[in-house]
Amino acid sequence: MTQIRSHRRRMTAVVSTAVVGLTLAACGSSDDGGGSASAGGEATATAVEEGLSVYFIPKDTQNPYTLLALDGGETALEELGGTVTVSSGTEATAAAQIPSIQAAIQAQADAIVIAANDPQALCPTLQQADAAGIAVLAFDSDIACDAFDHLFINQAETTEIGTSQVDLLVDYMGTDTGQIAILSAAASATNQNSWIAAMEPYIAENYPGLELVDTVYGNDDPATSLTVLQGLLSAYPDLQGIISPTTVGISTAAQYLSNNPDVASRVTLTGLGLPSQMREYVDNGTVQGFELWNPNDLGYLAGYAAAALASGTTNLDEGATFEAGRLGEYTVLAPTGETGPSIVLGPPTVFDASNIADFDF
Ligand code: RAM
Repeated sequence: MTQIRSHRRRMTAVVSTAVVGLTLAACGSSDDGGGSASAGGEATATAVEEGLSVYFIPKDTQNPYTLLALDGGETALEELGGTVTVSSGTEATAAAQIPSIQAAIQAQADAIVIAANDPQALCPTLQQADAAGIAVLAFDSDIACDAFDHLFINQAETTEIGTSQVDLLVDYMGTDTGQIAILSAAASATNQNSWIAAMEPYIAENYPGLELVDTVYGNDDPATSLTVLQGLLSAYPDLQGIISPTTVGISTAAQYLSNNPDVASRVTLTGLGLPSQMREYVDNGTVQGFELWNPNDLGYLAGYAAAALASGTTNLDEGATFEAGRLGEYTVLAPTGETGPSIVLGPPTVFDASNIADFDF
């Protein structure tokens, strides 16, 4: 099911029918500023327009990580005098995101900021949005659409996110030999797969004694994550380590290990987690550490980038810049083998017993 809601700051209630987005500050009506800037043309405007309508389409509407990112996006548009409308499915599937893109086109939104559950499945509908003059951006999980250009708001450098989790696991295991596995999110999620793709050659080259025996997919759903985790543990009784590059997967696995100390005594867990969800498992010794970026900052940065592109104050050219409020100035990076034009929030933070009390997200 696809859900659309207006999203006031700190309001998390979800309604099942379409609701007009909330204009967060008194402002004039907006011109359609989305099209030319999103295609990478000259950035000629000098000021971000007020009254912009930005659709945030996260992977799903249930994930606590998503709610933090959306809150950041809303703060950004609030500061800029614009509107955020949040729309996505209750489950993390591309099919549930397509009606949300169509709703944004119908509403003549100025920008769409999407976290893709699949790199290609959304492209035909997003192409319609691009053709309608809507600035299309991806954040958290990229799209790979040949027919039009877009900006990807990357949380951190893709390869580093993958390889650093392997280094953490080896560090926490205290050995670089043994069987390890990955507990991922959706099998088609671009971000998960790009991180895993970075881990595999890194393991082979740097830790030849590690055997990556399996990757299982919990779809960013706690119940599914628990089921595939239990299947993994029974299929591989000698498993020594698990990397879960998803906040849903790692928190589910940490809870399971915390309740099953016999398993926790032989299986080391790390990955990408929210400090707020993981603190109790660090405090009780189940997990030594893990890493993440600030999801609120990621959504905030995406909101500022969307407004700048929709207003024509920046473009997709390498070296183009824009101001992102409290985060300062950001610069558009050249396309790489992995992504088109992108900006990077910054390096991830490692959380462990020494610092986890300092973070509240
Ligand atoms: C989950 C989602 C999200 C990912 C984080 C780390 O919440 O899969 O896309 O970036 O984990």
